[in-house]
Amino acid sequence: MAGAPHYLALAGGVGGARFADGLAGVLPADRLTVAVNTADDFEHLGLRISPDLDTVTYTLAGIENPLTGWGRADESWAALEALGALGGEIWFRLGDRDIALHLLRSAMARAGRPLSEIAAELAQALGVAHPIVPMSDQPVRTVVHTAEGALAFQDYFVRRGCAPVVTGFAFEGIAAAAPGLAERLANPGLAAVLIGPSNPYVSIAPILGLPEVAAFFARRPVPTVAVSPIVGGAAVKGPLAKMMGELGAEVSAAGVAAHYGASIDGFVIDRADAALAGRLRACGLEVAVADTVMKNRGGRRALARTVLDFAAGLTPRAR
Ligand code: FO1
Repeated sequence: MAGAPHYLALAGGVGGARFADGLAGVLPADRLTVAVNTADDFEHLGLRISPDLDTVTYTLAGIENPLTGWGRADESWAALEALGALGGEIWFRLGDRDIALHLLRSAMARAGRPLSEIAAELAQALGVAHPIVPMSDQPVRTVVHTAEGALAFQDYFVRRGCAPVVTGFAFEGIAAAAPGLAERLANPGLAAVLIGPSNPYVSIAPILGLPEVAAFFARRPVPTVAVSPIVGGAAVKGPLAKMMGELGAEVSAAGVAAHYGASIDGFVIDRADAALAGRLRACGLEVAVADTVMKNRGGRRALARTVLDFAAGLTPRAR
């Protein structure tokens, strides 16, 4: 019996986490699942680090660092200071409270616990009710191909500050969706898939590359809506605009829509880009114009409501 409609959000990075938080503010825990990119994950100082899982979990728990969007609020940096004094690597900034979570995840992973279980246990410990599932329980890694050679994602993103010119991406380990994600895709109560304003190349592409997700998108029984991560020709956060320029894509919401192609049925653009709506609709895309830059909790929830209302009126495009 199909109960109340369920929504699946695909998230990565800070924008995706904020959008997921808006959805969690307007949907009960049994009607929303957040599937999170794990291709940014890496091992660092012997710690298993899953940045996007942490960013989504902290944000839904309401304890994320409001300025950076990643890591925790009210953080202290004694461990990192001591690490630096000992000559350890401090380019990837780990706060004291954040380190506690990485220590626990690393211990659980070494004890053989699957990433899905670890993510659920840590989310529960932080009081998050909505299910947060990793895209996969197998390790997935983004390789960033640049003019200076291949770089691991965090090397490119943090250590090098996204400076190298990007020529392409590769994703290693994309083999199977995590059980919670596969189940959700097969669930008859699923009403829509909602893609947050995340970087389509590195935060969403790994998830769409999973066989179960690709198969779902091939038959697409329900509509998919994406929120543009580009506003007024610039990324709200992160290196997306620079990447698009380097890859020869049009650096605009239209360039993002072109990247998603027929994978999406609806596209939500910011008021700053309202002039693009006609051109996008001419390509067969349904378009909604909204305030997509989420400045606070109210903005996150308003965007979530707009996207849910928009999705309710859509039917999947013929493939
Ligand atoms: N991003 C940075 O730009 N600099 C950092 O020092 C940094 C540390 C960090 C620590 C924990 C964590 O969960 C995320 C962290 N991030 C940092 C963000 C991380 O690089 C993410 O991969 C990006 O947010 C893109 O998803």
